[in-house]
Amino acid sequence: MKWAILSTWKMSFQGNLEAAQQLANHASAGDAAVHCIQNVEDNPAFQSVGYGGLPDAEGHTVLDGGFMDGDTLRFGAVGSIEGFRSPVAIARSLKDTPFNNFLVGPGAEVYAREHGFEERDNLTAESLARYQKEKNRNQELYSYDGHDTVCALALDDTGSMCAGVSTSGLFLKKKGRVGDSPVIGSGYYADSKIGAAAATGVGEDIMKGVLSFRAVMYMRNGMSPMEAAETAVRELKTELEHRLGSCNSVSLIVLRNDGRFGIGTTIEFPFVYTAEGENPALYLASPSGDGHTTIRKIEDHSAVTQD
Ligand code: SD4
Repeated sequence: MKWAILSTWKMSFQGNLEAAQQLANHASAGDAAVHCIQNVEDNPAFQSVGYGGLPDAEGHTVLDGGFMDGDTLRFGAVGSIEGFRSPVAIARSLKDTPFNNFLVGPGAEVYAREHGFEERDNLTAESLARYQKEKNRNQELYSYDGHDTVCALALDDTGSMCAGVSTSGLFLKKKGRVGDSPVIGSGYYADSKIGAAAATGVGEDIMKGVLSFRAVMYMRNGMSPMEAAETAVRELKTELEHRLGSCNSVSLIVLRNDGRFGIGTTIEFPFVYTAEGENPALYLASPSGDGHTTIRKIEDHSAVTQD
């Protein structure tokens, strides 16, 4: 079976590369996806995930994460969790019980502490300085460049698939606000019999379209990964423009269970893809205007300004 790993944003390049080496050495899809995501969670240079993530309106760095196992359809998720290193690892462990799979706030923190997950204050001097500079601006949610979720979809050489996500959500979000990322079906979905999908962008709009589940179902019904990703995003954009006048930034990654990928996006969107027999590569996806996506490989990474 051919293995593959697909992840969001340029910031996932190093994690994707390392996860691909693991997959080449027969790691499981779950271990590889979590490794890819943790590389981003641990890097304070990326202000949208984990350590160094931008705070909420009250100055707290509060994180969301989700994980789904495509073999069993088991999932786990945490929302509004503060003080831990890796929301995706906590989410992954929550999938293993029949109930209580999605925990939020203090309940998620108690679970993580009791299960020995590493604690960490994720507010850095840089993220605090940015908060203090911008905290009094209009806090209406808005489409915000550079504040993004790391999502990883992995297929291992046994044919198992998974989806994992981690984010600090929107900068200056209200206390208790949870976006699409930990919400199964919206932020992520995986079914090893079909494929997997995950989203980044403004969660309030992603949830209106239940985008990840929608794309996986489109593949089940025969669409290619590219058609599924493009159609899911195009339909959401068209509906929201029609009903509400606009659609915020939304990007969707899709990986089929044969390792082929697809992208749907309303904005320029960098992503990373590696598959057996191919080198890790950074790509830039752009909406072509007719509801399709144009994809080009980026050799010179400094040419992509978004993280
Ligand atoms: C959220 N979808 O919390 C996340 C944030 C994100 O690009 O991905 N922004 O709504």
